[in-house]
Amino acid sequence: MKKNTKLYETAAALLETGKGILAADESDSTAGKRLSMVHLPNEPEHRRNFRELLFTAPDIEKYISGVILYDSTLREATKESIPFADVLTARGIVPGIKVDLGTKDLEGFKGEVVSQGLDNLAERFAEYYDLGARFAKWRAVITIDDEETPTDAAIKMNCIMLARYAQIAQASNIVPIVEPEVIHEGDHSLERAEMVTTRTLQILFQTLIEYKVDLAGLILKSSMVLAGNAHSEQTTPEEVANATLRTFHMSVPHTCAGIVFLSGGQTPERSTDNLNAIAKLGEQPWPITYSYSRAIEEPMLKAWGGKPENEEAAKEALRATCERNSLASLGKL
Ligand code: 5MM
Repeated sequence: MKKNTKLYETAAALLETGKGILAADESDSTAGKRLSMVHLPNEPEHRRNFRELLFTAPDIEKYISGVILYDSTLREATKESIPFADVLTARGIVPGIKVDLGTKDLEGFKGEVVSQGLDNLAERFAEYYDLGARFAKWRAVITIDDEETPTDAAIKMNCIMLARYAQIAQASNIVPIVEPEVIHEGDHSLERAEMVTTRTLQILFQTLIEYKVDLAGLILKSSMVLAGNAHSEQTTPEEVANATLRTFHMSVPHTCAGIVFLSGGQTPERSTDNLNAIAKLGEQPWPITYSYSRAIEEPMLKAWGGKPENEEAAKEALRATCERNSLASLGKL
């Protein structure tokens, strides 16, 4: 396999010790859910203003290595007309782009879905590269329901899509983040979550290797392993840490550039505490850090409340959340 040092440099920048990735890649409709938390209508100017607050908060470059953007956000700019990608790049933060186009039902597989977005992907990457993106993300959704769900067939279909996306990204000099999100909603046990996550990651890496994706130029974005949010016994940070690392050691090759976590609807506090417990277990074969969306944005949204007079407080809340997650990634909380 031909080595692409550009990819390794980008991956190393994204995985710098003590930093993590902000996932600000909400589609326009999901961005509307964030805005509804602060009683603002889902209009382009409010979405733009929300992102400007995120990307101009002081000192976040100390804790954030990259930001995942959505197509429309990558094309937007500050009030002074500076493109968001340029704002981030000037701060030493790598701009990234979410490229999956959401999920569709997988016919014949009740409740299971497959992510879309491979059409014209090489052309899209060429444009995104010109707009400043140097990494990308594709999310697959794996839901735990009964003993039958998820099926291997659905996992395999999603992993083939992830592998094809990763191939095209690497050929475009863009580092792929592969995100098979094992959904936290449900009443499944910790043991079941561990089994499903291990199986999913084993199939994923087998498929990536089969399709000759360069794992040294790829980042895994994973769920933490924990019981479903409706399960009677909730998982302690120590249990999450042990189960999650057991899962990774059973499934993630050591050549993978690194692993970042999604927050998956956990509270900001819980996401941070769990990350801290994982980091406390010591050095692992891969750099491990955070790539949260909701868990980073929620405290900022609460401080903002959609009011211009709270904008500085909102930026400070964001900075403080990023600092706490940075400390957690080092096991220092
Ligand atoms: C922001 O959520 C992203 C998906 O948005 P759409 O559903 O609108 O496309 C999602 O990809 C997100 O980046 C990751 O799942 C991590 O987010 P959380 O909130 O789980 O940390």
